[in-house]
Amino acid sequence: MIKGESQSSDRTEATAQTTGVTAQTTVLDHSLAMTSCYFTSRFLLLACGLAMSHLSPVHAGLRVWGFQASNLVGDPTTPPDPYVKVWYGNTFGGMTDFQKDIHSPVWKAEFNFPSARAGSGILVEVWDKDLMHDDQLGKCSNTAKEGSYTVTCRFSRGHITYSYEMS
Ligand SMILES: [Ca+2]
Repeated sequence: MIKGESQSSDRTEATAQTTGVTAQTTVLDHSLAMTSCYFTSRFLLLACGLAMSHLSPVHAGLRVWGFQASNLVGDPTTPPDPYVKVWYGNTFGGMTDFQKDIHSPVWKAEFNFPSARAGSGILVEVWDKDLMHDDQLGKCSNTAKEGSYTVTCRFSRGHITYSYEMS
């Protein structure tokens, strides 16, 4: 299976080179490549499409992990039972489990947004789980850039730190 895919990929590349779409073509040249592909036969159009998808930069989206909070305060009498909700732009990534009676929790959860592109906000909300209505302990939004970063959000009481990687 893997061998077959590899051979197919090699053939595609060879075909693409004969039609002038070389491996050096960059993202900026895609419109040019597309124009030349447009005038080729159906088979070559397919080959051009495959070649261009191979030429696109490797994109793995957004990964958010490493949540740890300190000095969170919820109800006045007991420590909070904190959990985290995560969004990227309008996409809800999910939430962590909640941890009982703790001011400074650490969560092992990881959130992935495979199709995410840089430039939207990573929204993190910290909540205190209660029997009736959960209370929000803090929230913050940071615009995601390409690369790996560790972010600290300071709330009115306490703060949270997390890491993200955007590629
Ligand atoms: Ca609680």
